[in-house]
Amino acid sequence: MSQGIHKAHPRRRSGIRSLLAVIVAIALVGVASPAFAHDELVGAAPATGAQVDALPPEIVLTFSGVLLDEPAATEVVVTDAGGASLTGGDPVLDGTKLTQPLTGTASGVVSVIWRVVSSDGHPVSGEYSFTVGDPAVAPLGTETPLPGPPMSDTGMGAVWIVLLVAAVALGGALVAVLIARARGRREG
Ligand SMILES: [Cu+2]
Repeated sequence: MSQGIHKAHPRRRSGIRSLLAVIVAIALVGVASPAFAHDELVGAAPATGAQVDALPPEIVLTFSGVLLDEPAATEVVVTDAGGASLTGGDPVLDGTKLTQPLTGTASGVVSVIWRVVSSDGHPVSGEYSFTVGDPAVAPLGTETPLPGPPMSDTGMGAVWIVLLVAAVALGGALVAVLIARARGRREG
């Protein structure tokens, strides 16, 4: 097959083609990099493990990327120490910020479980807690990153790695063919 291409096109055109292949490979690397990381929770108010005097009227979660507005897939569950819900309506998404209105009062550990759609289309979830009132109640604040399923980074990463390897291999092969060809011409 490469013989056919060799005969059909002069060397200069093949050179341009391999240059294009290398550019495509570089472009793929650039596109792939951000896809390796899902958007993550970078801030919360009240913050993880915070101690507040009273239940605030809302919780604001800030993420590392602009979330996709998928009302059915965006959810914030806020419960008091007894498991009673403290949410007062649907969460409101604004770019990287997700605001969850609260209602009622609470004392003790308040748990926040969030689930959003990352800018790459994948669901991301996590949880944290803060404490209302009594300083004697120790907050259980631990920020869990992303529980494996339903979509893990591994699946996404593997696809990109395969694409990258293929692109780089293709570019490398073209360059190798060109060099071999140029050498052959010089010697012949
Ligand atoms: Cu993803």
